[in-house]
Amino acid sequence: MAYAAKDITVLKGLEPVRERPGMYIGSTGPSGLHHLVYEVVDNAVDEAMAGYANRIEVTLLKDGGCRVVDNGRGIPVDEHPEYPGTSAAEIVLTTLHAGGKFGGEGYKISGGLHGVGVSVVNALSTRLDLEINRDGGRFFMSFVDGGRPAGPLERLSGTRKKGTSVTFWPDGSVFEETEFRAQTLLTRLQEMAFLTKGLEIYFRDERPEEGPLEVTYKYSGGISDFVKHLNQTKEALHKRVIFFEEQQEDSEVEVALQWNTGYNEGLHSFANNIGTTEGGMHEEGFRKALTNVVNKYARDKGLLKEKDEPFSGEDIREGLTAIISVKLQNPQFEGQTKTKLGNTPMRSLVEKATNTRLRDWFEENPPEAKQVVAKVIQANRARLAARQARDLTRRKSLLESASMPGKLADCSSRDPRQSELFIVEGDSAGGSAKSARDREFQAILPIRGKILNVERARIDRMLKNEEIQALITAIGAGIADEFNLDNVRYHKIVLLTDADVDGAHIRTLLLTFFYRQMAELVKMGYVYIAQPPLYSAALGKEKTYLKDEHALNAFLAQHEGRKPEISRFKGLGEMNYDELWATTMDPGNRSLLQVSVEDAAIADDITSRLMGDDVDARRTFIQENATDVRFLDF
Ligand code: 0RA
Repeated sequence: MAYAAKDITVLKGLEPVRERPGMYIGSTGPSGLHHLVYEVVDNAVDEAMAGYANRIEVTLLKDGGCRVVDNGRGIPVDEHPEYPGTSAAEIVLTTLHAGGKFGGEGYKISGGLHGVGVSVVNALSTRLDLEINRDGGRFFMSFVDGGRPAGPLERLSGTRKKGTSVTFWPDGSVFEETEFRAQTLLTRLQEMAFLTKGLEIYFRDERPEEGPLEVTYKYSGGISDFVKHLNQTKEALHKRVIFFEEQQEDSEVEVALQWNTGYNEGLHSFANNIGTTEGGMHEEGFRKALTNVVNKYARDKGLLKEKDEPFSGEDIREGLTAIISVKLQNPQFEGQTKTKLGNTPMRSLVEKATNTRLRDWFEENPPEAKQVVAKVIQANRARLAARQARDLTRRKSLLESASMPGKLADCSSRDPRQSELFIVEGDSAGGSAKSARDREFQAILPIRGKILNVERARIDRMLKNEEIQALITAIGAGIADEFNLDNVRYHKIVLLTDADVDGAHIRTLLLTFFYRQMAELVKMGYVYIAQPPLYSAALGKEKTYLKDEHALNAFLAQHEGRKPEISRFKGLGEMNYDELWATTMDPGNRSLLQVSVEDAAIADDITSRLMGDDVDARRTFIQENATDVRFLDF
């Protein structure tokens, strides 16, 4: 029992993590659960960025565990100088903040969402197995119950291999659920592979009954391949992706961009491989230089006359897909969701690089440059037309005095913080929702049929759509560059659609509209998806509502031997208003899915796939994913 005495200190060291998991991994919901994987993968990616590893394997085991293997140097196994009798590996796994930063000169640049290290994963797991190949040996150590060593690090055999393998089983008493979602992991792993040129990431899901799912990501083109991937469903305006990089002391920037013939801006930035959804200094520098370069070029070539106003940044970024990736020593993450880069030197670094390198591209590629400018001119004209259309609707609403749309059943409260807007599919369901609601704080807006396909429509056309107008007026905060968060009339905007293909389609269209035209609304977490039950099960007088197949099966298993009467709701219209209230609208009982911008880059891609010009691809995608509402949880 040589380990008994030390157990106490180890558990004390990791105690804060178990007391406040949210502080270390953000939450104990699905996002926190997946962060465990990213934390281990980030360490492996650090090894790759430092030039010691080129392959990472992530495996989801049948028993609920997750294994991450890399071919890096391996966590050091020798005795730690400050803790006699304890291996360095044990310290790394049981001490906070001792991850990559530990040992010698450490790493030049470290990723890691919170940079907290593998010890946090250990603290939040019922078991963690560590295998290290290093110094000619294969070493093994196991931890249980949130980080307690089950025994010392042991040398099992000799080997010439190198690398680290971490297998962990998340603690069900910490997390709301412990089942990993392959798609969530794949999205992030692919992003990591794009951001780390040449790194091979192999994913394997061993859970499916029908056999394992395997995916390999490896991009020799790095973020240029990322841009190509994002533009895959679109028509590129010029053939080759523009790429440049620049270094300065301890920092570096990489930029890849390509215009397409579409109308949406797809600018995605990263700092140390972490998505900076709220932007920051690097994005500012890029936007400023981009606007500058295009305007200068257009003036020089006489494409923009002296008397003409300069193009706006928005005109220039229409149809632009761009990735900006910076690596720096001490990233400062600011903003509401800590995804805004605050380091000021990054602004001038990116601005300078973009100014010179993009100017060179324009000078060296005249035909392509002309096409880009022609596209910008078009965007500029459309925007002027849209402004006129907007002024028109504004004047109209002034004349109509009671400016809220007729279909809206508004709530009495005027406090946005407690007001909720339910956007309900179909008039009949809208009627039920109106009867069901608490009119004090719940407003209902019925939406009929399929609203306009936002991705393919131009702003000016979109604004003429009645459903869209009602939506904009009800929310009250304008759209696009004129959107003002302060004027939003409801802090919960809840999409309530049928659980079928059409419902999924309408939900997607609405989410796309919000994502494109009221991005801040999504960023702030104001947009939700309601979860009406799919089944009801009656046992005598007692009725239970079940949200999906999974819940139904659990219920049936629980009441084995009895014969409940099961009915399936085909649509919201089939539900009584009191059922709708009790299961879906009552804040005390309902469960809402908050829509997050967890990964704007990939969400953008999904949207394009759904909305792009390829009708067949769109139909298949919707059909395949209709039953899984979560495929839309960006
Ligand atoms: C501490 C020091 C060194 C490497 C690592 C930790 C390390 C950690 C992880 C986690 C997953 N894979 C990893 N690979 C390495 C530096 C070792 C040296 O200087 O040789």
